[in-house]
Amino acid sequence: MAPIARTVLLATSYYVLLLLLLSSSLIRADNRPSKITVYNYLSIQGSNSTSGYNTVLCGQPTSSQPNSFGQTYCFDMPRLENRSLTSRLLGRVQGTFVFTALEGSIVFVSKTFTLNRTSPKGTFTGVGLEFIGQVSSKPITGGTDDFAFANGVATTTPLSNGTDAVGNFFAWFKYDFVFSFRNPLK
Ligand SMILES: *[C@@H]1O[C@H](CO)[C@@H](O)[C@H](O)[C@H]1NC(C)=O
Ligand SMILES: *[C@@H]1O[C@H](CO)[C@@H](O)[C@H](O)[C@H]1NC(C)=O
Ligand SMILES: *[C@@H]1O[C@H](CO)[C@@H](O)[C@H](O)[C@H]1NC(C)=O
Ligand SMILES: CC(=O)N[C@H]1CO[C@H](CO)[C@@H](O)[C@@H]1O
Repeated sequence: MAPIARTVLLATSYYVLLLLLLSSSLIRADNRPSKITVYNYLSIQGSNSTSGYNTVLCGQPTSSQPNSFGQTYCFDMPRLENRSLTSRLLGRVQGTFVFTALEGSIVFVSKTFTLNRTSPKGTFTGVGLEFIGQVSSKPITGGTDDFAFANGVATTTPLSNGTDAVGNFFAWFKYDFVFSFRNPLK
């Protein structure tokens, strides 16, 4: 092979190698998930409790209403890998829910999920109605970091509930998130 042909061949193969490396690093840089399942532990402060809760009554109407209408709760719950307080902590979910139905047990929930791990990492927000004691879905309205430009659906499944040793009401929930991303380049 002529020296010039060899040089051109070498340069071309370097170029191809560079392109391959670049495209594979681009693929690896994309940590956007399509589905995630987590478990949440809700614990509402009991009337005499001073510990063990993550949710408090933080607003209510001046006079009591049917169906708790108008009561507002603020929460800061752990997101766990499994349905156990000793399972791996993946992040938090923080927000409020308001009893918002004149008839029935419906709450309007606005909350932001933080995924505090190396990958995927970031926050996303879900807003919508939850029907107490029933499987409920709400839209995912956006996110940050690996969840930037996220849309999707968050489905909440109530698993169990009860009263703990110090009088807090507790409930376990499973959350299934399905994501789609509007910006293909991120
Ligand atoms: C809270 O304490 C008060 C006073 O000791 C008691 O009357 C009430 O029953 C307690 N409430 C609960 C839910 O344990
Ligand atoms: C995320 O993890 C860091 C380091 O462990 C911690 O300081 C921070 O409070 C955590 N944030 C949330 C929202 O869990
Ligand atoms: C607690 O569990 C019962 C029985 O499954 C269910 O009917 C009720 O709606 C649950 N309460 C809450 C607040 O999730
Ligand atoms: C004990 C237990 O249920 N472990 C599960 C926790 O969640 C991971 C991921 O979903 C499962 O692989 C484990 O089996």
